[in-house]
Amino acid sequence: MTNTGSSPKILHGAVVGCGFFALNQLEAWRALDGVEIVALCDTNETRLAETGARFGITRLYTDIEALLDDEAIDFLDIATTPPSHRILVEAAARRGVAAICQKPIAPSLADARAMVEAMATSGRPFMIHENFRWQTPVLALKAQIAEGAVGLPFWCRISFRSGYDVYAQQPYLAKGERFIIEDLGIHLLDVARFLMGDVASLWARTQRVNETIKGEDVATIMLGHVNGTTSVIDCSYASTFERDPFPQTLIEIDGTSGSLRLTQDYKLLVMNKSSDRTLDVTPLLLDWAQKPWFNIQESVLNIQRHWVKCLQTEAEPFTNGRDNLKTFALVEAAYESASAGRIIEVS
Ligand code: NAD
Ligand code: 89V
Repeated sequence: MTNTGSSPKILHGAVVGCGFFALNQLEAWRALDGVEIVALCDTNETRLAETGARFGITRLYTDIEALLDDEAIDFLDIATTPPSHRILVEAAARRGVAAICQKPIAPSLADARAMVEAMATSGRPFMIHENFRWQTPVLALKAQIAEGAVGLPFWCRISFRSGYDVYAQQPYLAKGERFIIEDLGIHLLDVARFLMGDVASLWARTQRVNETIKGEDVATIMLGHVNGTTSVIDCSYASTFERDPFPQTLIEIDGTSGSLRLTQDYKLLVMNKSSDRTLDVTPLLLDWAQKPWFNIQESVLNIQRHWVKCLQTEAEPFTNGRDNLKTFALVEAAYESASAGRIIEVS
């Protein structure tokens, strides 16, 4: 895009998929400067009409090709569930339209690679909406590492344990062969890469505690990072709490000169030989957000702001397609490890 005046031109986007999570994305687009959603697409006409009315968007489509034929847009924001991601990303790529795609990028690594290739051929920006690394508490913890508050990190634990009824708002999660690693563990694997670096090997175990669902609802994954450090990722939707931490990710990092602990209720403990401090890293409760989801909702605003800036400055998004293939490869490796009962070397 070209900048002809003192401020960049308004970017025009379209959102495809008007379901549960897209409402957060649409709220965030509405809150951001420099961007406007001009069209919506959903195969479900009722949802499409309701969402159009709620956000004052009148250009509504049930078919993505019709939308791309009619609308001159700068980007397509894909907020459907994974089975449709490849076809939608490839449609954007064929038209030379930049695209954002929700996580998990695709149901398989083969599909994910084809999508990244299609967007690379189009030459247009491609970002996976991998928002957990954009959460305020995670960014605060990363800043402490970057400032050298604990020396060199050598060990990390990333934990998300809950008994929240996630199936009520996302019923498809109870129906897939794969569940917690593909849907939630993927976020934690990405945060592990963000905090500790790329991964060389992995060992995973999965369990299904809730017998009414099809996939695994508990997973424990050990990562050996390329730089020699170690992470443990543990996630569960089968755990009981007096005060359920959903949807908080709790993180422990040990470094050569101190330790970091991100604990429940958004407290970040910074401990080293000279001092112990507790920082309040509570996310903003945005005017369109609700508890307990506000942490995730703010991260949606953060990642979408990043996308706007990337398009305006022609910078590569952090969670671009190629980067996200590395996170998705860990998902595949975790399922392979759990099924084969062995360590997987990650290429
Ligand atoms: P959903 O089922 O509520 O909504 C998906 C919508 O897409 C539906 O309205 C459906 O009709 C529509 N759709 C499906 N195929 C389509 C197609 N080919 N063309 C047009 N519309 C189509 O799903 P959801 O819970 O909103 O999840 C959507 C995505 O968001 C998933 O990939 C999920 O993993 C992700 N998600 C991410 C987060 C996060 O924090 N990043 C949280 C929740 C969900
Ligand atoms: O991020 C997600 O995809 C959500 C949740 C955080 C609830 O697992 O499904």
